[in-house]
Amino acid sequence: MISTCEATANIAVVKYWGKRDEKLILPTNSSLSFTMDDQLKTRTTVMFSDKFKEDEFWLNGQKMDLSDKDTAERVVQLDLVREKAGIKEKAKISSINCFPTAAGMASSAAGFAALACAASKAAGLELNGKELSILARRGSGSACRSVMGGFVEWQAGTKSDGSDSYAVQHASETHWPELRNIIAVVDAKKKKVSSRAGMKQTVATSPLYKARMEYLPKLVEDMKKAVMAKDFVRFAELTMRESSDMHAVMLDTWPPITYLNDWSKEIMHGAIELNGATPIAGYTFDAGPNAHIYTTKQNVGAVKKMLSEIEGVNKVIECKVGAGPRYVDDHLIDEDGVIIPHEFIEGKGIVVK
Ligand code: 2P0
Repeated sequence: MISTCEATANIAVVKYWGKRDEKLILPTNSSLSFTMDDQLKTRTTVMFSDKFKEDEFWLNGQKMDLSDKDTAERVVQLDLVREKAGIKEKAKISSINCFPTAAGMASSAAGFAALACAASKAAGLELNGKELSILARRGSGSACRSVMGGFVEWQAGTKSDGSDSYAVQHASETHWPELRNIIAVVDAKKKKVSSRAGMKQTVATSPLYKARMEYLPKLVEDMKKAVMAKDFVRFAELTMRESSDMHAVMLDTWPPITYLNDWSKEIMHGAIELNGATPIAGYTFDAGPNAHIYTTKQNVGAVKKMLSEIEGVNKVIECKVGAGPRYVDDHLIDEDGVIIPHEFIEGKGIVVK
């Protein structure tokens, strides 16, 4: 009863920032993202065994405290899997983020997508994409988009039980092979306000958020059309404007939430200048100051040059669109249920100690 899955992060172009149900993690709007390639992957092994006395969760080689409410809420996935599979065994989870920790990338999407896939398979379940997405959503909202590759929509749904709130794939990773995401790391520190707390505060206090909710359904449709037509100019403009809209409602929150720093703003202006009248670079920022610049293969050099002139850019990662989760045999737990000591080393990958 063991399974290991590798899943990757996704970067949204229409963002999720607000819940209609905190417990079931149901969003107030549909969102759209591209799943990234292996450079932003998490590997997770799950093992169920009657030898285990309690659930254990090891992340990057450290044992997590499951009496911590936030962590415990997220591993509710284990209970959901046990219930579905009709098993009672406790589980061990060992998970490692296989990208530079200094990159400060949001890892919860990759992590909880990998957990949903590995836990369900280890329990003997054969879940389809919809069921995996619903399961991943309970760990972290954005994780429901990472159970699929390519261009993905998390359909918000309207039902109170969340049964219609899951991700669907609109195009695979081969649809737009020239598309790139250039990640510019300007700060790798842990953010002061978590996404979970921040979005709750926005829904409760921001008057601008109501206007955002009215305009997003049309944006979702416009963005889908632009991506399906591979209309980069339209896609880039919509992406940049949507990023600003989300950061505007963050600032409109009380007390205000700011994730962008001066370097983020320099990158925005650098891209606008580079673009002129015909965009070749479409930036988007998540709940942090690091830039994700969508561009196409032929313009990667120009985007990197622009970034090289900005002093605060510490690291640049060039990602392609990824194919989604895959199961591997390189488990992080041995047959006896012992965590195999391991670490991620840049340039080498996962190294067993
Ligand atoms: C997104 N973000 O759509 C947006 C853009 C951050 C900014 O999804 O509370 O970690 O676990 O559901 O998924 C980050 O929020 O929050 C996020 P929870 P999550 O990618």
